Amino acid sequence: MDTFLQDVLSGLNATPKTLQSKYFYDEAGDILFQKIMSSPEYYLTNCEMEIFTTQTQALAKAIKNGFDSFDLVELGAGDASKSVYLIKELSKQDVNFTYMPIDISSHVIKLLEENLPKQVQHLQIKGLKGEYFEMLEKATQISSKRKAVLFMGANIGNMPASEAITFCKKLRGLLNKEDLLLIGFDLKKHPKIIRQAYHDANGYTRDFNLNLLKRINKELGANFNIDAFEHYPSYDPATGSCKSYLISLKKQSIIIANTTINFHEHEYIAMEISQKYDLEETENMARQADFKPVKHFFDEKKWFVDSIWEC
Ligand code: AVJ
Repeated sequence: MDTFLQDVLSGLNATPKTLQSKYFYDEAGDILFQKIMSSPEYYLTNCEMEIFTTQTQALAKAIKNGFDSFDLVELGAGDASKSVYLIKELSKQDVNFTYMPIDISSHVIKLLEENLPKQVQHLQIKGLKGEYFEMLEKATQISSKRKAVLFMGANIGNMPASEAITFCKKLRGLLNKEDLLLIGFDLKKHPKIIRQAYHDANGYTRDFNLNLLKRINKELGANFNIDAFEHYPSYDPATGSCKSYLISLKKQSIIIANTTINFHEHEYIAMEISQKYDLEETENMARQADFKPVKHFFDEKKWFVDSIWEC
C-alpha cells in the first residue's frame, strides 16, 4: 500500500485523530505556504531573511569553519529564498561546494534545479526529493565530502520537543566530527504575536490546513466535505506549543479506500504542531543529541535564532 494512504488511514483511525503536516506540501500546498510566508502576520520568514541578508558573511564563515571544500545540504529547502544569500556568498568566495537541497516536494526540487543556476553562476546543485534521513544518507553516498547541513525555517518546530531530540540524535548519527548543522528555531515571544502568525487575516493558514483534506480526496479518492470542517489554531504559552486543528462541524462519515471514518460533532483532527523554544531549551537539545551549540545568529528583535551546532 502507498505510504501516504497508510499514514492517512492510521492517523484517522487513531484517537485522537491526526494527520501529518509533512503532507501539506503538494503543489497547491506549496503555493499556499508561499502566501503564508509573505503574509504580514507570519514574522518567521522575515526574521530569518533578516539574519541571512544582514549577517551573510558571518554565516558563511561559520559554515565554512576553516574548510573551503564541502557539500551544503539543506533539509526542507523549499524555495531557498533565504539560503540563496549564503549560497551566493560562498560562491563569491570561491568555496568549492555542491548545494544539495532535500525536499519532500518534487515540484520544489524541480523549481530549484531550474532557477538557482540562473541566480548563481557556476552553481553545482544536486536536488534530492524525499524524506530527510533517506536523502541525507543518499547525499553521503553520492559524495564523501564534509557536510554542512542547513535545517532552517523552524522546520524542527513541526515535531513535538521529545521527537525533536530523537530527530537530532539520529541526524548526529549520520554526521562526522568535522560536519556541522545550522538549525533555525522560532523563539518564545508574546503569545498574541505567535497566535496571529497562524491565524492570518487572509485565511491562508486555514486553507493550507484544509488543502490536506482536498489532497486526500484527490489522491486517495476520499470524500471529505471541506465545508464541514473548520480550522482552529491555538497557542499555549505554558508549553510553547502552537497547534492547528480541523474541527468536524457535524457528525459525519468519510470513506477512504473502502474504510469508513466516523466523526462526532466537534471532533478534531490534530494537523500541525509548531513548537516554540527559548534559547536555553535549544542548547539543551543540542547537548542531549551530542552536538555543541557554538554560535547564535539572531534577528534584531530576537524573535528567531539560527544556531550553529558542531559535532
Ligand atoms: C514550515 C514548519 C516552519 O510551522 O511555522 C506555517 C509551517 N504552518 N503556517 C511553521 C506553517 C502554518 C511552518 N514551518
